[in-house]
Amino acid sequence: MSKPVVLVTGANGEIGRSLLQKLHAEGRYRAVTVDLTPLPERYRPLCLETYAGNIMDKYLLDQIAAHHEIEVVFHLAALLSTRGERDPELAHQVNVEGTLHLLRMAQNQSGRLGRAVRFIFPSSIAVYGLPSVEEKAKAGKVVEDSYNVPITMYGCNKLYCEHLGRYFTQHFRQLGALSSAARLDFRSLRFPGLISADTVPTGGTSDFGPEMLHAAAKGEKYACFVREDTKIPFMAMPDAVHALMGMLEADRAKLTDSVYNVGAFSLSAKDIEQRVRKHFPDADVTYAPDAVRNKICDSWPEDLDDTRARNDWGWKPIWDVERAFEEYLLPSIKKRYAKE
Ligand code: AKB
Repeated sequence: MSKPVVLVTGANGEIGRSLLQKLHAEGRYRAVTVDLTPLPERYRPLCLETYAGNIMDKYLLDQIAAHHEIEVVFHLAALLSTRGERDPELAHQVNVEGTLHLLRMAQNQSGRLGRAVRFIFPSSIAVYGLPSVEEKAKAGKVVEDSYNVPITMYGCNKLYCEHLGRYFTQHFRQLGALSSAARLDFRSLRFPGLISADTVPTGGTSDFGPEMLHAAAKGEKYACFVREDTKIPFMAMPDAVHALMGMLEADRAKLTDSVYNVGAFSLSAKDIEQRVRKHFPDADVTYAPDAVRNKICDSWPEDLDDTRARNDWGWKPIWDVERAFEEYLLPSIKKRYAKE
């Protein structure tokens, strides 16, 4: 039997590139990708087929579905929180309408295959909206059902799409009595800010972490856009991919919900600076907080309670803060910029 096909949207982004490497290394799936920009040459051999195009293009999605029996969708394409505030309408189009197109495609595919296509959706800490820094400090680790009042377009989009996915899984075409066997199987992870040794993110608000680290490794000045006490949860990229794969493989019968927090560690901007300074003592880091971007980070929780994920499908991060910095981020980043 041939290996199942997974469709990865936003494959050329930070998570996408790491996920493609993992899927290829594991060898159990064949990846078909779609991204606005063509995948770089070195990633193409990892894929069965790559498409350069827009997820807003329903015709393209139909074509992809017609050519491949897609069993899994990793829908990673999105406009992140800062970019979304610069163009909220575009963010809504890409993040909500784009997701709806993918859900519709996966739903049709489930009907065609006669089994539920698994739809893995990265959500975010941006779905939370803590009302003040005092409340944030008091709240500590937040559970999934608390503070669901996001203050960004991106956060609103992610929260709504979580509902949309749950709706497609449980209630789609309920008047037409669509059998539950023919509905898709939506699973969502609420990610913290992600830090990769290979890429620097663009358009996010948790970007101050990875930006500071990469700037120090390159010997560049960095003016941090949040206060030094601004604290949010982070995760090393390999753990994000580990979580996506764990969510994909989880036994549906054991899932009590379709939305899961996944946590790893929590750091303030100052904590990151100190970790960076251990390796780059001359790092030129200053603080020039941007009021709006800081407000966005202040509205995100300090930490995530991921008990539900741990209990339902055995989530456990591999990279704690010490290992993430000392064994993954710093050695890989040093090697990377030494080559350039
Ligand atoms: C962002 O900063 O917008 C993202 C996120 C936290 O989801 N990295």
